[in-house]
Amino acid sequence: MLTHALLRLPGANYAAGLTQSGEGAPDPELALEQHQRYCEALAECGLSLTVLPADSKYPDGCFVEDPALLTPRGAIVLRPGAASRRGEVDVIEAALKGLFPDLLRITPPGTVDGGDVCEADGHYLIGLSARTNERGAEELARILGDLGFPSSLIDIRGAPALLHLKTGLAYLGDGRMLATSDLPHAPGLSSYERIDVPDAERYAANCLRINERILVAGGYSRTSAALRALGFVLITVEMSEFRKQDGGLSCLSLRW
Ligand code: CIR
Repeated sequence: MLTHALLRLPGANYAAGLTQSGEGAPDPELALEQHQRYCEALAECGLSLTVLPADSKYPDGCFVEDPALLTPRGAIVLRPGAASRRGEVDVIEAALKGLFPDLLRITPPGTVDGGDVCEADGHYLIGLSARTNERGAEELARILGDLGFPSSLIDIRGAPALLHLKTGLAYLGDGRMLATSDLPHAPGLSSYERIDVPDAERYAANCLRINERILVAGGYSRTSAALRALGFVLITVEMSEFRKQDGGLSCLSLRW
């Protein structure tokens, strides 16, 4: 049962962050409103929230999933693959320090973005991507192994539309995952039932199960219908301004 989440507000210069979406500049004020609704959705799922202020040095700082990985047996401070995002770890580390003793770390030259890590009932899927390199992925697998968690590497470097593993994948529980058509059929994924997201709705693959609910992005009716047909109760959150910056629902919080 998840009980807490850590978040960081999008700042006034949110539009200066990294993006490949080609969808135009986001509106920072609308991003802030959407972030507020996202916070309410997490609270509806029963989570207590810690919301950190924005820092103008890090326009991508609201995507707090990337600088850290929280497991039930310890927290790992990651090393984001984009140089402009590396300093984001400092404030996240300071916030986690009191909550998770003995923080572990990914060390140079390894890089890992949290968006490349998907936990599935205690098994960790680690994406090798343009952001997460082999050294980082191997170091993370070793750290997770020491904590008693098995993991599998999934190479998504041949699927350039996937910024991160979780751009194209969400674990729903009970052995089922939502996946985009370009997510590779890697051996590490073969034991899961794969529920395909229609190509026209690929952004909806990054949904977020929190306790008994699923947060879904607004505007993806076929994916929402498929999830409802599986018996899930959905909470819909408008994500247009985060989509423009290549961010999804999972990226905006760290949950434990
Ligand atoms: C970036 O390119 O790093 C940000 N604009 C978006 C990060 C999204 N994070 C995620 O999917 N975990």
